[in-house]
Amino acid sequence: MEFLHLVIFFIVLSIKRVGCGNQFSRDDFPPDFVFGSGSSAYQIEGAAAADGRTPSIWDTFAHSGTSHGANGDVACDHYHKYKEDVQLMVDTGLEAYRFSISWSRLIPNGRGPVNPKGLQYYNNLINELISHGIQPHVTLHHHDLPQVLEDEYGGWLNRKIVKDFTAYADVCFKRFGDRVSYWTTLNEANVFVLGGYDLGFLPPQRCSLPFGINCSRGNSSSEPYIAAHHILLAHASAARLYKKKYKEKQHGYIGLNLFAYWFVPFRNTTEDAIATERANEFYLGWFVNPLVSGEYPISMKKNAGSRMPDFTNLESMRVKGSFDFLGVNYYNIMYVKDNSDSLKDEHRDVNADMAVQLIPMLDNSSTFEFPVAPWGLQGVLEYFKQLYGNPPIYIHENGQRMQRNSTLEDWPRVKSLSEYIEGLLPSLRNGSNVRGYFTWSFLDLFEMLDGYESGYGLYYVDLDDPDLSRYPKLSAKWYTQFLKGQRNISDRIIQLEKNLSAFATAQIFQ
Ligand code: IFM
Repeated sequence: MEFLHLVIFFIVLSIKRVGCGNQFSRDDFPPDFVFGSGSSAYQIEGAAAADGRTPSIWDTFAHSGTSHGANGDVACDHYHKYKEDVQLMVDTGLEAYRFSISWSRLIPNGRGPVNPKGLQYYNNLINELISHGIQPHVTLHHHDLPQVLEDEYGGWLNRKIVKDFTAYADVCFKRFGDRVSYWTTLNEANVFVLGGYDLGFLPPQRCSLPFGINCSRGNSSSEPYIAAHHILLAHASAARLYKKKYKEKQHGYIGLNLFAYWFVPFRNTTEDAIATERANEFYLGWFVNPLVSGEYPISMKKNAGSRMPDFTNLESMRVKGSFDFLGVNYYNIMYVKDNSDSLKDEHRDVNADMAVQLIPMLDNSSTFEFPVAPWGLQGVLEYFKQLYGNPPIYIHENGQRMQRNSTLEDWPRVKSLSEYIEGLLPSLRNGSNVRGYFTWSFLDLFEMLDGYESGYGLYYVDLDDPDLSRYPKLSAKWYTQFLKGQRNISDRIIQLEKNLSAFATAQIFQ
């Protein structure tokens, strides 16, 4: 009897190892729900100075030594290897591919003439995807404003950006909109302003003491609010242009992407419960409230006071409703502790205005990996449903970080993929308007914070090989099986692990 219990225990354990999500399949999702994977221009393309491209603020940031000394000059050389990569997408069975356009590759001066080589590259990539039945989902700005606009007038801090961004979007809609139906104006607008203008750990690396410590310029008290305001106006302007000039003919959709944590009160106290809602308002409400109601959240207006710009009536009307969907990037749960004392300080940044202390949920067994907790993503989807009228949502990014040069047997990623995808089913059953799921990332690419030390990819890219060869990880194989409609993927995956393991040991990591 004891032995039988033990056998059952180990069977359960081995099923758990692959996320035990093997009883569900692609067929349990609506047929028009889309599964894909993603990347962004600076992180994957390389060819940073090729064919007329000029630097973006991300090039400048990386070259100042911020990403562990690494940069995206070569990255995965996707610019030259896009055909091979699309073939890998086909082999994987991707239904959609999310990528971003490098503004400074397409329009090297930020405004004005279009670079024919840039145009040709994106046309080639889009055509290659379409000819293989893969839906392109395109982002216009993924932390990579042309440096020339940053130098000329301060980029997102200047209202002039609204006109230039709209003109850039116009070029994209006009040239690619006959084949691209899903447009995202900006990636992680909230993280971009917090990281880029408050704490200074992202491009354009602006901040002020004592809030951010590594910047030569900036103002953490006011600039994040100004940049966010211009982002909302630029987004709304591009969305309006799309609706007026292109939508009728191209039948596409436009949205904004935000980074989301699932915030959970740290203690069972009223203060932490209120602080948790405040964290939601500062992270999501900052952008979603204006998009849904034309107004910033009351808590933000109250705490930031005159540092928070106002919308005119016309702007408010134009921002309100300026989206067809929202993109959500989700990785982890964050515990929230009230820190109302920070409001006593006259000199505050966004974090002090938010008046909370954030404590990430950790995976105790690993410094690299995120704990896998699908209930966090379910919480976020439920939050959008209950607070914002259930808008269409694409999970634009979700994935597992691992040490890059470690293994092709990425069991933690298989577990994460399997459990998060399975976790979408109850959300769908509960009426969430989630429309798609993209793993981050397709390849191991250049990472913002640590260059090439961590990886999220379904495919490993061997940077020591001059050809930058790509190798499928176990997670790519798992995704393929899932996308083919297989249930019970675990048995197959264990066999795959054996094959891969022999291959990996022999070929790559020795
Ligand atoms: O690589 C980034 C991506 O550019 C934006 N979202 C988070 C990812 C992982 O760090």
